[in-house]
Parts: sequence; C-alpha cells; structure tokens
Amino acid sequence: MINWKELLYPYEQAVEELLLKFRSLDKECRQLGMYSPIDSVCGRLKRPASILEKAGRKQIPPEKMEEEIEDIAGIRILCQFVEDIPKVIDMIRQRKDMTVIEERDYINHTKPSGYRSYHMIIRYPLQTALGEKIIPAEIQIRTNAMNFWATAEHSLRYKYSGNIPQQLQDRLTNCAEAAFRLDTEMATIREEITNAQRLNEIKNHLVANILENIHNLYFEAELADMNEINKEFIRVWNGDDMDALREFNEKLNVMAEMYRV
Ligand code: 0O2
Repeated sequence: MINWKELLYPYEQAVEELLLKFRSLDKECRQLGMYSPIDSVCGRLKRPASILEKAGRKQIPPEKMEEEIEDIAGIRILCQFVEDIPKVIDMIRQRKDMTVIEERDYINHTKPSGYRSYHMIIRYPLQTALGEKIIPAEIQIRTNAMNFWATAEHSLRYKYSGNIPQQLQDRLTNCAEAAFRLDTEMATIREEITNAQRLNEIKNHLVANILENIHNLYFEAELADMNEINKEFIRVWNGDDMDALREFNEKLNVMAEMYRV
C-alpha cells in the first residue's frame, strides 16, 4: 500500500520552493527596472491516479516510480511572448541550485495534438529533515496563448479519456492554429506593448514614492502647505505627464530633506 502523503511530501516542498524562487526572480527583475520574461508562475503535484496511470502505461514498478516519473513535481512558467521563452530557458540553464538533465522542445516540434510548450526536466536538491533528497521536477515554459489552448485540450482529453471525438479534435486543431497566429501577431507589436508596460511600471513606482513622501510630510509640514501639496498632486496626476510627476516627486524629496534638517 503506497503512503501517498509521505511519498508526495518532498515533492510538495520542492514545488513550493521552486514557485518561490521563480516568482522572486520575476519580482527582482521588475524592481531593478529590468525586463522580466516571466509573466506568471504556477505549480502542481501530479495526482496519485495520474501517477499510477503513467506508471502502468510505462511499465514502471512502484519502487521505481519516484525515480522514473519525472513530473510528480511540476511548475509552469508563462510568458507573454514566444521571444521570452529562450530567455527563461537560459535563466534556468544558468542556475546553480538545480541541474537540467533533459529538454523537450514541443514549440519547434509541435505534438500531433497541436500541443506547444518547452519542457525542462531538472534535478532539484531539497534539504529535508533527513538530509538532502534529489527531487526530479518538470518545468513547462509556454506563452499565455499556448497555455490557453493546452488547458482547454487537457480538460477535454480528461473528459473523453483520451478519445476526443474527431469533430471536436478538428476544432481543437483550428484553435491551436489560432493560438499560434495570436503569438505570431503579438510578436509584431511586442516592443510597443513592453514599452507601454514599462512606462506604467515607472509611473506606478513614481506615484508610490510621491504618496509616501506626502504621507511623511503630514507629520512635519504646516496644514496650509499640505493642502497646496495635495492640490498640486491632483493637478499633476490628472495631467498624466511623466515629466511633471518626476518634477513634483523631486520637489517633495527636497521638501522632505529640508524638514529633516
Ligand atoms: P498531469 O499530471 O495531468 O499534468 P506522457 O507519456 O506524455 O504522459 P512524458 O513522457 O513525461 O509523459 O511526456 P511529455 O509529453 O513531455 O509531458 C507530459 C506533460 O506535458 C503532460 O502531463 C501535460 O501536462 C503536457 N502535455 C504533453 N502533451 C500534451 C498534449 O497533447 N496536450 C496537453 N494539453 N498537454 C500535453 P500529463 O501527463 O497530462 O499530466
């Protein structure tokens, strides 16, 4: 009898650590004002029924399941654009806290089903209460469009136990082609989109600084001055002019410094 709770615990730990690491990497890139090729990260543990089904299909004996089923722990990294995928792949290849042992490129070699994604099989050293345990894990890297299609197809495959009716299969094939076209079209306006997103991030950062400065000035400045500052903030904010926001923030920085002295 397999003790699933005990068997899956280290894999669950590995998924949590990997999620944290890739989310932190994304956050750090953004905080440093660098472009992050990661849009979002999610993870899952393979369900016991799915582990047993795969073990049966690949004739893996129970004692070898942990070693030979490499996607018990899985994380998925979603990208906005196809061009971001090689950047994520490089980031993973360069990491010192995991070893890539296999890569499967279903983007350049689309599966007959229409499935597109890049898979990396890694070995992740997990520090457990009983010492180090090397955990195999699968990282799937794909765009949001590829994911939209794969998630829908996965649900249908599950519903029809792998035998999707031909008519539905044909429609899925059309949808896969549409997802591919969407990725191709998005690539043509990638620079426009990333520039706009970057500008938004800079603006949000600036406004957060301004609000923090205003908050701190409430403790130091005269009420009349604060009323003026609030009015000016509303005017600058409504004007939607980055330079004016920057100048206003600078002015508040100087004021905060003066009060500090
Ligand atoms: P789960 O647990 O539901 O996520 P396989 O023999 O295909 O089971 P293998 O050899 O590890 O396994 O192959 P592969 O194809 O590199 O990776 C399997 C995983 O990739 C699948 O997990 C899916 O998440 C995804 N995948 C592969 N092919 C397809 C496809 O045609 N459609 C969709 N939607 N996803 C696919 P599982 O087994 O479904 O497990």
